Amino acid sequence: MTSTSNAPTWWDDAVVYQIYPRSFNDSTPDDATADAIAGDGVGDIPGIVEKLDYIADLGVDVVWLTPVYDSPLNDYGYDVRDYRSTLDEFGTMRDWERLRDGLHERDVRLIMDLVVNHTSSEHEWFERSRRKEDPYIDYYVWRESDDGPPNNWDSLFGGPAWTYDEVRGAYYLHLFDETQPDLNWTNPAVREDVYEMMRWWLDKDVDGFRMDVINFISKTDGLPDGHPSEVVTGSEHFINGPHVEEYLWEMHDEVLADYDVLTVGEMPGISVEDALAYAGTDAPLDMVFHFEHMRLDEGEADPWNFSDWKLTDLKETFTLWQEGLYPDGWNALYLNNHDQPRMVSRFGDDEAYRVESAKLLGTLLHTLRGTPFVYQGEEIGMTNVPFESVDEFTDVETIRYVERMLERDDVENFDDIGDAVRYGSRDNARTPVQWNDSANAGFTTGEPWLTVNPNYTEINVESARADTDSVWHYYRRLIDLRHDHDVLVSGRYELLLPDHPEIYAYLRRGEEQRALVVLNFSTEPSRFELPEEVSVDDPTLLLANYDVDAQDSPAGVRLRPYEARVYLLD
Ligand code: TEU
Repeated sequence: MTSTSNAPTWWDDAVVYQIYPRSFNDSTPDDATADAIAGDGVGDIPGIVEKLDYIADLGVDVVWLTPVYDSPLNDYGYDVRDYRSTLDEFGTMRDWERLRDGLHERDVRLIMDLVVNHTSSEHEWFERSRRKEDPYIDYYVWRESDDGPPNNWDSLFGGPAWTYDEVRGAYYLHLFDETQPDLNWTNPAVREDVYEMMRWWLDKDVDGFRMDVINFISKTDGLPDGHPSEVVTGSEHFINGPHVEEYLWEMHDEVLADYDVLTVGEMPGISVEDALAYAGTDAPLDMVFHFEHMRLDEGEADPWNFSDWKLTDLKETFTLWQEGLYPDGWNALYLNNHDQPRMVSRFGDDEAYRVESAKLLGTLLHTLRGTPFVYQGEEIGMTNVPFESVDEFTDVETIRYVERMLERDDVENFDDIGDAVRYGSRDNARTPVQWNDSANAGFTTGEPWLTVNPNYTEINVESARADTDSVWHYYRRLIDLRHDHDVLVSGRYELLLPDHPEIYAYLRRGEEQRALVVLNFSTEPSRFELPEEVSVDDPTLLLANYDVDAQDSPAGVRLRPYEARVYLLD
């Protein structure tokens, strides 16, 4: 049964590893079961099966697989054409079963992506809805209008959230791309179909779901105009809408309550209070992804107008969530995913201190209270990509942004926005995983669907595994640390030195033990002084990303650039 209480669960000390199959590993052509798709330049499910031991060796407990369903790929799988079959170029359902079994044999659970705010416009429901066929007439949000879109809402990918459909002679709502029409959750038949599909997957022994933009499923009744906004007009009417909680409770009662599964809601635009309602003690889901730390370097009016972020703001944000969800909630912790730039390029230093800063960020991720989500390639410190031309980008969000900007008078050509696009594009996260230093980083024997980061000759799994000082080995130790020390799982977070501009330090207070985490977020050395009121009885160094003198007391330390240390204090 999914948890509606604080009772212990199987995922309390778990670490989740996120796989974006398109970019993970293309199966090799000599794999007899995967001939048609092997070596085609696109990662696939048999390619993941080839790496099962790799995943198990890393020590993670759960894999979250981003969508592998049949899809026309306008948003690379977040536009689902058929929820119950796999995309041909990813493999067959039989391949998926091999993956599930291979993970389960290695004691790794599998959670799937649930994308039910919208479908693809090629989904049979939409095809039939636009032709007004029963029972699908009201499966989507249709409005007739003679004078343009029915309201002023924007799509999150830019432009109006409405598109006119010639077949039906009406507008349909799409909060994302026009090929991603929103489902009409006010229709009980839609909800029942979604629940039935969820049960179908759960009966195939899936261990849970990551739920895509699940707090967007309910829209304000009457779909009124939004306050004109420079960012996304209308969002106050479709983010955390009036019935989200009710629908999630219904989903819980009708589906989730019957299975011992992990649910994590992806929820842009939520507050701590919202999170407690959706995933607190008495709540339908187990945890949520919020976006507040992802906004620290984004512009208010234009998210792509990036600026430097401040460590004090990062601390404030994490502290708000760490304190706010204690003890009744639980954080889903992440620093990057398939929608975000690489964490080491954004929050660390991807040049001189790439290894040190990747380890420091990993230390943060694994020592906060919550469940760490590691995104493929993070464990070897993969970086953003030096994309050279606009033609190299493939992501719909990036392409739409570039198109919009090029229409403006103050933007002459791509170079005017190139730096922002290179920094912020989702394609940074989606280049192939770098397995070794052979052609195409060992990802494919064919032509990769997206640029391989040229730094693969230096940054790759094979060299990271051969080097015991690598980010990879450090991640293994971090994962073990959570398994071995309950204080890092359940201890209460307490921020130290809130105003320090370079050092992020905090305690985790458990029932019997305390842990101290000290992180120098700087390319310069910095002195750390433990506040006097914090006692140190018999400190033990649990982990550090530099060699540390065993005699060093954590009470006063000169930290080197991007140095990270974790101590037990008692
Ligand atoms: O992302 C939701 C979301 O809010 C994104 O628009 C995100 O803020 C943005 O990409 C950051 O650059 C989810 C999926 O994770 C994403 O891949 C999909 O494109 C989107 O939903 C639509 O399904």
